[in-house]
Amino acid sequence: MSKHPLIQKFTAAGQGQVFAFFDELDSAAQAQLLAEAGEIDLAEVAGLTRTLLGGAAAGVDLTDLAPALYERLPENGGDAAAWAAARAAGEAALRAGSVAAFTVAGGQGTRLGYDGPKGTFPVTPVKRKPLFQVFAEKIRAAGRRYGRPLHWFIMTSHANHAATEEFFHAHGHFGLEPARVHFFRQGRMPAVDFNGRILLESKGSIALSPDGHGGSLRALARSGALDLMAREGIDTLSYFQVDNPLVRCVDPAFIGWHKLQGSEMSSKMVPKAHAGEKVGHFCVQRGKTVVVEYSDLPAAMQQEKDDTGRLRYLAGSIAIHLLDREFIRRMASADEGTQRLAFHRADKKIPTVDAAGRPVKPDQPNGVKFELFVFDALPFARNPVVIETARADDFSPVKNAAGADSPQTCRDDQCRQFARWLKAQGAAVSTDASGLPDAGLEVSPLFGYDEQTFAEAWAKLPLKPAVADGLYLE
Ligand code: UD2
Repeated sequence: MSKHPLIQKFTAAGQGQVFAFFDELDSAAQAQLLAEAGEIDLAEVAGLTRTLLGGAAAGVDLTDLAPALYERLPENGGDAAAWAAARAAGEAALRAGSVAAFTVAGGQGTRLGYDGPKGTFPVTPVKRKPLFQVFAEKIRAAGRRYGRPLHWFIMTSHANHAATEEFFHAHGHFGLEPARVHFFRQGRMPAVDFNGRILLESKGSIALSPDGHGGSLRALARSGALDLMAREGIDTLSYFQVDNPLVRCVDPAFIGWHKLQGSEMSSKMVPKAHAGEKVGHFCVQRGKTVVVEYSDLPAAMQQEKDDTGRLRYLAGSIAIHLLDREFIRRMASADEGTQRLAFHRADKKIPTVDAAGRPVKPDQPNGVKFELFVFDALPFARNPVVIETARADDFSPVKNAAGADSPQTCRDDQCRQFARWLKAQGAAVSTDASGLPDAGLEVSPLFGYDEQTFAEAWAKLPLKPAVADGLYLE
């Protein structure tokens, strides 16, 4: 048996099973396994085994929980003057070049059943543009509008990093300057069995998986992205998920609320569509803003109504945030103690090997993955602001192959948005009662990426195109 120091360390920590087949591997495979093992923080795994797997493992703390307050949209009773001031402040920040876009794209996208990085999924209704292209064009258009091309950070995983970079190269970075598009990998965590023993995926490799979107904070620091931001005068990251083409990648009013309130982390909410919608809930707990995930808020609480008959826990988290650069640095560097994101436990069916090294595909959860959630940073942030947004303007994710949050519902929502913009300009668009146009419509973000930029571009068209048979505007 080899006496590599890493093997000794694992053995001493009770994790020697990781090297059970080491002597059967060729030298390249041995080097690979050692490299994977080198990524693992054994003390962290031991700590998680104690806190999340031990008998006394606590569930989510629901004591003293109340719904969070949020800034209402003017059309829902919010302060129109404050929104206008926020918008002006956000536009000034964009003109000053102090904001960058940030996409978390490290997820495995298993529910969609799509083979490839999710950002390469063709999502638009007419041209079938991939998600990454939609964001790229919105970012390009905003850079043009404000006279400052934006930087864009994209967090990938080990599994999709190379394919993501290749995709951007193959498509000329969708017209963005390559020097302003920054890819970095998120970290990985080992899966363990219910006794905290690290699982092998095969004889020569550890069952490692992405450490959750909350891993973005440490990955931003580790990759040098925060230093790059500092050098470029960028103090704010506009965070969004790769699965949501409707998102306003940089939203002036949101940025303005964040800046004017001196917030370190701000968030957008939508009123939940129904009690069981699978989004987190913005809450307050002992004076701190927190998000309680849909799987952690008991159904009875999700159904509670207030005096007006609306859902009491109404504020749904759609995973759109603004993050202050130095706040990220603080969260990423915090050692043991209060300033650190806590891992969540997810019980999963994890393909592994048996004692003889034969592959096992479990049909019941056989182990645990550990994930960090970015919204767990909220309670540590100064002045976290939650603002309301209209779902139709910001949120229609692609998560499932069919049914809710599927490619079809997302294409329909995009068509509805384009139909609304056209109708607002007096174009004749025939729609059903839900606002869905009869024929496919698509507006390139390079033409217009929100109602206002669309209106301005439309006004300049000398000849207005007919819409009846479908339309693509660029
Ligand atoms: C997330 C939120 C939910 C709601 C919803 C809105 C969590 C736990 N829940 O649900 O409250 O806001 O989104 O759509 O976040 N990702 C990574 N690395 C990882 C894991 C995920 O980059 O290790 C990215 C992934 O590529 C995607 C996003 O994070 O862009 C969301 O991941 P998800 O699909 O697992 O989250 P979901 O739908 O359960």
